[in-house]
Amino acid sequence: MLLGLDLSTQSLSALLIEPAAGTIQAEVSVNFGADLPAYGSPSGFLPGGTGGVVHADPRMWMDALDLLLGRLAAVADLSQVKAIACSGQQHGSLYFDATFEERLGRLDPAQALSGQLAPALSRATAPIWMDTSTGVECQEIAAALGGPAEVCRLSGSVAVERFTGPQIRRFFKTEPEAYAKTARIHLVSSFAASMLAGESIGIDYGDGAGMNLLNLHTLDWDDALLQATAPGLREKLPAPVEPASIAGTISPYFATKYGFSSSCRIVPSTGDNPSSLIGMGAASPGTIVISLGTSDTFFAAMEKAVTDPQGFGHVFGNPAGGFMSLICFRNGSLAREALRDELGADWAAFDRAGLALTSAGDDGNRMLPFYGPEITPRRDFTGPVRQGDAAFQRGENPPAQIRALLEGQFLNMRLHSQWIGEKAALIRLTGGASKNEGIAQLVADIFQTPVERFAVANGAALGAALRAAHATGHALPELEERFCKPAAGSRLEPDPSLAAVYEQALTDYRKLLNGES
Ligand code: ADP
Ligand code: XUL
Repeated sequence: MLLGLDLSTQSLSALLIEPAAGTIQAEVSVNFGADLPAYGSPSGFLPGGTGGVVHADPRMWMDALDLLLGRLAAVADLSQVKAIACSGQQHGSLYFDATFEERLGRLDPAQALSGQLAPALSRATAPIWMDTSTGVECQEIAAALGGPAEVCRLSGSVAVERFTGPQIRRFFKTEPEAYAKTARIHLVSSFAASMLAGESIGIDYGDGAGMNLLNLHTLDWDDALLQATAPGLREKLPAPVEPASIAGTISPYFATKYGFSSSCRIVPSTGDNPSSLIGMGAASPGTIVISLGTSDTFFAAMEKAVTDPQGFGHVFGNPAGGFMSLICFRNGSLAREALRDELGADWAAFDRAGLALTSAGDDGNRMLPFYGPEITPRRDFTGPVRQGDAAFQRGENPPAQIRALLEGQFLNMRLHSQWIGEKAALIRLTGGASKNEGIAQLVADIFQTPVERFAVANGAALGAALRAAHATGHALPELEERFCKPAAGSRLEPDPSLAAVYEQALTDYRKLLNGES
C-alpha cells in the first residue's frame, strides 16, 4: 500500500491506496478548527492579523500529524505501507534554529511531536498563502533584479505577495535577530516530509517554484534572487530535489508509534496544486484542470515552459516531469455567492434551468465579474462593472445578471490563459461548483472543449498517494487509468454552434476590461 497525505489550509488528510487493485483502502482526516480547537484557528489560521498578515501555528500541524496517524492506525495495518508522499498548501513557510535537525533525529515516541519540535521554532508562527503583507518586499525584489519581467523569466512568476521569498524578506527586515538565528526554512510540504523522515527533506520543483527563489532553467536556487531576498539564505534552504525520487526512510518515531515498517520510504513532497495535477489524471499536456472552489484555479501540464508576459499566471515544476501552469482567480465562488445573495437567488438559478432563461452571449450584456480585489487581472475592483441595456446596467433582470457574471468569469479565465498557447482536448472540473451542470456546460461552451467531472473529492491527497506509487516503481499512466476516473455520466460536450458567439464575446470582454468600449 501507498500513503498520500495532504496538509491543506483547513485540514490534514490521509488516503491509503492499493495500487495494483486500484482501490482506496482508507481515508481519514483531521480538521484543524473542529479537532484542535485549542489553537484558536477555526479556518486553519490565526484570525485577527492586520496589514494583510495571515499566519498559522505550526504546532497545530505537528499535533494534527500525530492525531491523523493515530486515527489511520486504528483502521489500517500501516506495516504494509511501502512509501509515503505528502502534498501541502503552497507558499507557507516555517523557521527553525540550529537545534532542529538534532531534535528531528532523536524523536521520542513516548512524547508528542509538538513538544519536541516546537522549541526549535525561531519564528513562532508561519505565514501562509493567504498573507498579502509583502507588497513592499515584492517591489524591492523586482527592483533588485531590474524589473518584474526578469523575476518572472527566472522563477516562473513575478514577485507575488504570498510567495515565500517576499515573505522571507519581510521576516528578515522586521525580525533580523530571529532571522539570524534561523538555520532551516521549510515549506509546509517539505516540513511534513521532514517530520516523517526524521531529517530535513529537500523542496521539490513543484512547490519550490512558488517561492520566487527557484531558477526554472537550472532547477537550483538562483543566486540573484537569493541575494535580493535575504542574506545567507542558501544555507537555510533545503536543496531542491527531483519530485519522483526517494528522499528518505521513515523515522523510528513513526515506526514505533504507529506500526509503520522501518523500511517505509519517504518521497519528496509537493504543493497541493502540483499534487492535484497528478490526482486529477492531468500529468501530461492536453488536459486542463479547473477547480471551482472559494477561489477558482486553472492549471495544466505544459508542453513547453513559457511564462505569462502580463505576470498574472505562474509556472511550477510538474511532479511528473516538465512544467505546469497555474492561474488563480480570487473572485470565484466568492463572486458567485455575492451575486446569488444580492439577488436573493439560489444555486438553481445558476444551473441549467436558470441559464435557459437567457441565451449565450445574451444580447451583449457583459460583466467584469469582480466583487472585490482580483489577482487575475491584478486590480482593486470594488464591485462588478456592467455594460449592456439600461435595466441590466441598473442591476435588474436576475437571469441576465447571472449569465453575465458566469460568462464574464470564464471569458476572463479563457483570456488570461491564452499566454500558455496550447489547445486542450479535455477539461477536468473539480471543486464545490463543479457539480452544477449549468456552470459545467458553460465552461465546455466557452472553452469549446469537453468537460469531465471527478468522483474523488481530495485530488491533492490522491495525487500524493499516486506519487508515492510512481516513485516506488509503478507506471503513472497505469495508475491514472485505475484511479483517475470521471464520475459516470459526468462528461459534457461543447455546443459547436456557440463557438462564434463566444469568440465575439471574448473580444467584447477584452475591450471592456481594457476600457476601450
Ligand atoms: P474550498 O475552496 O473551500 O475547498 P469547495 O471546492 O469546497 O471550496 O467549494 C465550495 C463552494 O462551492 C461553496 O462555497 C459554494 O459557493 C460552491 N457551491 C456549492 N454548491 C454549488 C452549486 N450547486 N452551484 C454553484 N456553486 C456551488
Ligand atoms: C496557489 C495558492 C493556493 C494554495 C492553497 O498559488 O496559493 O492554491 O496552494 O492551498
